[in-house]
Amino acid sequence: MINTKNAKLNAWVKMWADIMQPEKVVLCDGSDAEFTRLMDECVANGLAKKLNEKKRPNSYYFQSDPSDVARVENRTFICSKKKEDAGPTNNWMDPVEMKHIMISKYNGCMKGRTMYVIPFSMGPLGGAISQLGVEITDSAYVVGSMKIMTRMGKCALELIEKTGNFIPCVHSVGKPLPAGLKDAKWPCAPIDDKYIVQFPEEHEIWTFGSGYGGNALLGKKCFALRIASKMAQEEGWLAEHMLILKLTKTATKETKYVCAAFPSACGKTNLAMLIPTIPGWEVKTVGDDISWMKYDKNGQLRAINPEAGFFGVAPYTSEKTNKNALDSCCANTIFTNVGLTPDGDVWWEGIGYDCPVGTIDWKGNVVADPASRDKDENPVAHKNSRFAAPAEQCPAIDPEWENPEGVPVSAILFGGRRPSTVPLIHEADDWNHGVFMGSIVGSEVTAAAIGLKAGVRRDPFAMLPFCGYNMGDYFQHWINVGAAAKDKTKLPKIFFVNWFRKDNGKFLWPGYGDNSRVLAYIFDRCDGKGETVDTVIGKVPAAGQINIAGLTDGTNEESMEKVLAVNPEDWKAEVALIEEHYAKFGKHLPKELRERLDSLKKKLGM
Ligand code: OXD
Ligand code: MN
Repeated sequence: MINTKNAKLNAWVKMWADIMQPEKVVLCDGSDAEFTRLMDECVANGLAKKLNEKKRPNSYYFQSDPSDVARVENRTFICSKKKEDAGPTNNWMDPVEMKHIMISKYNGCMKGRTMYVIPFSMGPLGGAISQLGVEITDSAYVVGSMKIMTRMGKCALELIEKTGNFIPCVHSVGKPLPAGLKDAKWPCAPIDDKYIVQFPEEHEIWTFGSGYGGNALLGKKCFALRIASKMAQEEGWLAEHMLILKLTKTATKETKYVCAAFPSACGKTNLAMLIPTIPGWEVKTVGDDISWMKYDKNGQLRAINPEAGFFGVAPYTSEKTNKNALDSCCANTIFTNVGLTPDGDVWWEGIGYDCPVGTIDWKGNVVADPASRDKDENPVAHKNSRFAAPAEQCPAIDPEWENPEGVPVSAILFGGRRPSTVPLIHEADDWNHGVFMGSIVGSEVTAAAIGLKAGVRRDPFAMLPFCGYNMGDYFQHWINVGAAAKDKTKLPKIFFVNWFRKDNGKFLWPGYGDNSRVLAYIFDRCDGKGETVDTVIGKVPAAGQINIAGLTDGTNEESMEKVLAVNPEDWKAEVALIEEHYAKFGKHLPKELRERLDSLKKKLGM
């Protein structure tokens, strides 16, 4: 057992060890030596490969079980006492019933395995906005990944011993290892036996059966979003699925911090690490996935990135699309489900050069003829293959990224993939209008992609899979946070962006580094500068306000007019979809949002 100075922690670990019956219990110290030792053990046991030390020092390669490649939304549960408190967008089960099921799963689930105890901090150690947790797990892959993604080990334990506080996070891959048997390459439970369970009222997380990052690195989606969103509701702060970046006007050295929420796989990591294409601007990264925001004593909303690493999608990360992400993975990185080249390095579709002959694909097959591979049907790297890389290795990391007080937020952006209707950028009139914008975020899905109905999948605030309570109450919380501002002039300005608008099937905006042109406009708007035009949905930039000088992809005044257009007929159709979306929330829909929708309808003559 473990013997820390915190009796509650010792007793909690003992209770779980008695249920799970591991061969031994190890308290993780979070050292570099521990990381390398555990990863090398994975290599020795056939669970991982060490990458070429000269090309990618101290980095490791894992292939998951084909059933365990992504988050499992249909196996994710919010177990509040009342179903209504989980709301219409979450799977719910009664907490007592769920605990009953899970205890029977957990019974003896770590036989033949080691139970690792991982004390961790989400956010800078001891920071004003940070929180502490302890994860128990039987996966060395999880320990290694938590070392990259959080501040973990001794440093966090000392704080837990001092404060006595931690969020309990329970994980098992759900596959005991019988004596004398060789371990599976990626132990996990079958798909219907995976459980990702949050108890929001108890601030507890229990998961079983999956080793995949979003399901097993419990500091990330389970704690920093689902549980933290509930804590934030109780305590008056915000836990959001947002990147954080710093924008600097180099001539004057003025800076502004921007948070941005986009649904998964809409380019958050790329925007967070963007290299501007217009002179005079610099972007630095604070975080690429999660932002926790609280008012400071002067009424300024400040944000931290609770994570310490990037758990990024590998495919289509290249020198061209995101050099900073690629450079972040230069060493000390764990790769999962990418290709493994014959010289012991990694490869994925869209990395920017051809796949070497003899590369091993994510399923373990040798790629004898790379040219014959269909990159969509049979990719070498799984489409959700990942890198877990330390944030401090990012060349664009902001020196303030570990400021324990957080960074002051000037603007909040919402966005999604919308081939039609939504302009490149529009600006909210005030905070509640911004909340309305967040509440209607959505992305286009194609029917084939994920087995959903084609059309717009609403993903309010990009929090659909991550809100730990009733989404209608979450909208109300956002309204309340705005109302609680001591000084409304200090509230961040809110914008809606859409990099993905198309005309005749062709993107109207180049995206990537050229998004700096839109960020420059946002920067000026935060200072009350720049000319705007009022439309039914908010303010759009007047002609010529977005700098398109030097663009050679066909962007011109005419295409800018198209990408910024607000077409009333499109918005009448959109309103019908918003009505459908809002209907789900019943009496939990805040009246302020209903009024916004009614006012939009009136402006459209509906
Ligand atoms: C992620 C996600 O992995 O949003 O960040 O799915
Ligand atoms: Mn995410």
